[in-house]
Amino acid sequence: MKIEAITLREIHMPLVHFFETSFGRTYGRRILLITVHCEGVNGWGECVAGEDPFYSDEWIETAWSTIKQYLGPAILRRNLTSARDCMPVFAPVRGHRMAKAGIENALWDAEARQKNQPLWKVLGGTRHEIPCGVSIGIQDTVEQLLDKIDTELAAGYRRIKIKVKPGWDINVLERIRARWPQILLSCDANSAYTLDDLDHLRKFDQFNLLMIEQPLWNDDIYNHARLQREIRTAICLDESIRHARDAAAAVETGACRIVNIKVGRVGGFSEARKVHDVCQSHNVPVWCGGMLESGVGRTHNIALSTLENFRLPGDVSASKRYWQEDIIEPEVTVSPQGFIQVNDQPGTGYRVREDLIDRLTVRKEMIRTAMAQA
Ligand code: OSB
Ligand code: MG
Repeated sequence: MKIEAITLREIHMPLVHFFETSFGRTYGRRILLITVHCEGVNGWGECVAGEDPFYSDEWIETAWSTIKQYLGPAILRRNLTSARDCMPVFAPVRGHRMAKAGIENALWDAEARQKNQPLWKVLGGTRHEIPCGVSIGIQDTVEQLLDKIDTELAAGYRRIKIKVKPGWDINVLERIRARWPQILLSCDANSAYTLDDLDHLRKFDQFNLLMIEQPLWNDDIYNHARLQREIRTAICLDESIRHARDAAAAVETGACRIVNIKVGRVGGFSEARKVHDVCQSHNVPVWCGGMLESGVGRTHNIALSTLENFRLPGDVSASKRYWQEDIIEPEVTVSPQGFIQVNDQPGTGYRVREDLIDRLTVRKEMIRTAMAQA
């Protein structure tokens, strides 16, 4: 796989509805798209770093400059045989996993297209349909949240996850359970609590939740293990799991019983597969998290979700929940039963709409080898 050049683009996409977590509200996304140009084939990747360093320490500006100054030049100097060879090339750069994943995933995309095989098969997936859940942000009122849940259940989604924080948790869960005693329900705190809140966190046990996601510090495993011993509700870790070693530490210490895998958070498909395998070997189910992705990242999440141990509905849902118009064709759709059908076409099975991307682009830069420029 000779990589001749890499194109970076920043596109702006307003969200159909704002998305609020315990760390803030987002009205629109600044998305970094990466195109790798390999011997006549283009591979696309999406860097899921946010507009701000709030979910993680990475954000779009660190990702852009890390790719431009370090990761891009490092990969352009090599002739890789496979996207799998990316990780060792990137290893001298510490952290910056979302930036790394943006390139690595673009290379997997290119590799699948070169081989004329579906990306999901190249990754080792086995599932032909993906069970879908939704992540619903904090709303202005509980009534608005109940309306949204009503809409998503009617659309067929198989699991509802709500965002919680102090002041928007027990009171809200009570209202949801009063109306829907049986639905598969979970919540995500994005680190809104500490161990001082133990008595409060015990109250979550009454709601028969599938899980509580990332209740404590974003970089913590040890205190989650202490908390898991005190509550019945299964803890799921998101932010704390940066790689397969974290996953092993978390499941072996009992810090969680479920793991959320985000391919960007762990640094790309190679590491995501390792996290998957570690969890599978400990009989810990995983599901695919979301980062308000455009179609490019969304279709990569679909491919990843076909791996065997993705046993729970993920946060991968229909394009129209986020975007007036998505940058892929067709858009991602979800069946009335709450599944995404996986297709057998080469690559992601979706076409990237370059014309629309051009219109949404606010910044564009091409990186080539130093030799080619000389
Ligand atoms: O914690 O899962 C999270 C979005 C941005 C940052 C963090 C998270 C989320 C979501 C959204 O929950 C999931 C989605 O893409 O719908
Ligand atoms: Mg989360």
